[in-house]
Amino acid sequence: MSPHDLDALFEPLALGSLRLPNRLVMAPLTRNRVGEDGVPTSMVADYYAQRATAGLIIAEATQICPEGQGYGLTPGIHTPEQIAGWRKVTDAVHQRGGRIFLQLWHVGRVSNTLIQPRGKAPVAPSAIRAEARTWIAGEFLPTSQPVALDIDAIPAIVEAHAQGARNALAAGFDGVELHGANGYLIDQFLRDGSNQRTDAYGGSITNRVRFMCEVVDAVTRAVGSGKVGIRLSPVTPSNGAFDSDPVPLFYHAVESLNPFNLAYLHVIEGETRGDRNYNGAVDYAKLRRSFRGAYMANNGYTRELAAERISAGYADLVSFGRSFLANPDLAERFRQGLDLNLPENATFYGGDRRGYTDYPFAAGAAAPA
Ligand code: 8OZ
Repeated sequence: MSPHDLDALFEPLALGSLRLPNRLVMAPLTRNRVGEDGVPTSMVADYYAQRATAGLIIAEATQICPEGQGYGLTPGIHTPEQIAGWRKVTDAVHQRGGRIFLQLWHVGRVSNTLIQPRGKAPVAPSAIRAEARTWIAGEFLPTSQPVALDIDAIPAIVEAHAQGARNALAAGFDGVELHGANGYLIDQFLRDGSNQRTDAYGGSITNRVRFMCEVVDAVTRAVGSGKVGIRLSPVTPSNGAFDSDPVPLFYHAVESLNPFNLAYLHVIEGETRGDRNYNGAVDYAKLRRSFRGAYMANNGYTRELAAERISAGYADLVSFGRSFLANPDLAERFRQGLDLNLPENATFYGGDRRGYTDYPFAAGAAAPA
């Protein structure tokens, strides 16, 4: 890395109608700190406001409907109270000069009857249980056996994504990111390990990409294509995600997004929260070239690797999860080459302000709340 590569991290970027002051994005992070009703509290607003110097914040995965929830104490964006709770968050971030998208989430089969409305089975493309555990009431429990979605039930789920996007804008978000990664519903439709349907949504790659395209179409019509991004994770094994041939699947998936003129494609390169070099069969540079919008790279990036990849034109943006979790002023620390606070695993999921809003700013400055 040459010293001036670092300048690339602080080049502004136009994203839809937004102007991002730098290329450093806060990745969506599940923290399980909202109330039972899925309503973000003022503590959540403080947490995001502390991180407003990110080029863009992508707020944590948020269920678009009750059936879309798979974990305890995650936020929703389907009730008036949830919209009002998020409004406090977006106001706090905007007051500090930041920009914030919301990640829209339907977990599909990665759920448990304990958390589903009326204790029903979670829905999925096919009745195949995910080899996964979800965090419910303080512990990780195995997922429940799902039921296959009736084809007639699919349009309502597509529409729930569009309504989630409208609600997000009503809550003051600058845009939305569709969670198409980590083995959740969109990803379940994409992959043959979870999609064994014999109708128009299963079988061929074209059919398996259909649900994602319908969601993208509905959401871009609802809020405008410049306000929509999508996150994919081509080779991750998270939540039992598996495909027998992910390379052609994901090249096709990315190409099929082009007609929608999305603001960005957010890619988890390698294994989520794990080895970023795991299974290099997917050529991310090729994916990037075949996508028309901005490319946001993610997973285990350092300041140096991000600077190198952005100056080389490999990525337009790089998102950081654990580094932003532990360093509210990550942008300033990167600018000055300061040491980083280390994230504390024990406080990732659930709990209070500890490990949430109390990570110190550099030079011992008190965290502004
Ligand atoms: C960690 C714990 C619970 C959910 C993801 C939304 O993997 C998540 C998640 C991460 O995308």
